[in-house]
Amino acid sequence: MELSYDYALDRDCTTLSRHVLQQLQSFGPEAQDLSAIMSRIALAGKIISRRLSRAGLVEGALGFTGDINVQGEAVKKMDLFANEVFIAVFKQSGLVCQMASEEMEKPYYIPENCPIGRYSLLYDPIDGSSNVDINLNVGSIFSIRQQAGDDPEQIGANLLQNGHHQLASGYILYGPSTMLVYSIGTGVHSFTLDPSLGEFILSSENVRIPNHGPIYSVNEGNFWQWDDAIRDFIRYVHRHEGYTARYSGALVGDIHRILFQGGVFLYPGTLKDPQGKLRLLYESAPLAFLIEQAGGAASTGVRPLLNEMPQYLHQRTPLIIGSKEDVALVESFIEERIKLDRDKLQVTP
Ligand code: P6P
Repeated sequence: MELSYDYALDRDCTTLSRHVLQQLQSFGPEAQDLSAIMSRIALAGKIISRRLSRAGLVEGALGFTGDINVQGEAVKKMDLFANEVFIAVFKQSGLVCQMASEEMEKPYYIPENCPIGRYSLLYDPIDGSSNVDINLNVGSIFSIRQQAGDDPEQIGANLLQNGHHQLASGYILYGPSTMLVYSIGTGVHSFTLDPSLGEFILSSENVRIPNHGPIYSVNEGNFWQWDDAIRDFIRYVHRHEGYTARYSGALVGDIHRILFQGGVFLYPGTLKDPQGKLRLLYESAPLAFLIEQAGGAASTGVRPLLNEMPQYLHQRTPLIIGSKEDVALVESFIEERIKLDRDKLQVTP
C-alpha cells in the first residue's frame, strides 16, 4: 500500500509526548506533567538502549559489580548504570519527588523537585539482567503514582498503596528493536524506537490481549517447589493440545509475547519463597495495570493483583498474569485444591 506523504509524516510526528496529550485530551498542567514524565522515561530508555547495543564493546559495561542488592541478588553493572540513568533524567526535572527502585533499599528523595513535582516513580531499571551478558532481551518496568504531601518522614510511606493508585505504567523492551509500551488508563499503546530519529514512534494503538492464547510461561525447574494446584495446571497443559511453553527468564519479554499472542505467565510461590520472586510495587503491579488495560487479568492466584496492599517497599508477590481465560483457568485449579483441602478438614475427625 503506497503510504501517502501526510500519513507517513504524521506517524513520524506521533511521538510519545504528543500521544500522552492526545490520550488525556488535555493540555492542562497534569497532562503536561505526565507527558513530560513519559518523555523522560523515553530518554532513559534511549540511553539504556544505546548502552546495551554496544555493551560488548564498552569497557566495564558487562559483568557483576561484586555487590549484593537489597533483594539479596548479585548486582550487574548494567543494573547500576540503568538505575543511575533513571535518576539522572529525573533529577533536574521538577517532576518527580521520589524514586523507588529494585536497586535501592530506600526511595531516592528529590526535595528540590517536591514543591512542584507531585509524582513518584517506581521502577525496575533492568529486569532480567541475567540475560544482559548473553545479549538476550531485557526490559525496564515503570509505574507513575501521585505524590501525596511532601513530609520527608511520610513520603516513602505513601508509596504503600495498592495498584489502583497508579496513574500510568509500562515497560521498555530492549530487543531486536527497542519498544516502549505504556498505559495511562486509556488503553495500551506501543512505540518503537527509530534510531535514525532518536524518537519512539507510535507502532500499535489500543493493543488488546487475546482472551485466550497457546502460551504458558513459567520456570518449570521449580515444579517440585510449587503447590499441588500449580502442578495440576502444568499437568493439564502438558496433556491438552494447543499449549506451548515459552520462558525467557526476563519478565518483560515474556509479558510482551503474551500481550500480543495471548496466554499466561506464572511466577507462583515456592516452598522456599512462598511469596514468589517478583516484586509487587515495581514489577507486578505496573504490569497488572497495563495487562488489565489491554483486556487481560492479573492475580496473586487467589486475589486480583491490583488489590494487593504492600506492607513494605520491596514486598514480593505470586503473579499469574495474561489472557482472561487462561488466568481464570489457573485460578480454577487453585480454587479446586482449596475446596479439596477444606473438605478433607471437614471429614477428618
Ligand atoms: P527465575 C529476572 O531476574 C526476574 O526478576 C524476571 O525478569 C524473570 O521473570 C524472573 O526473575 C526469572 O526468575 O527464577 O525463573 O530465573
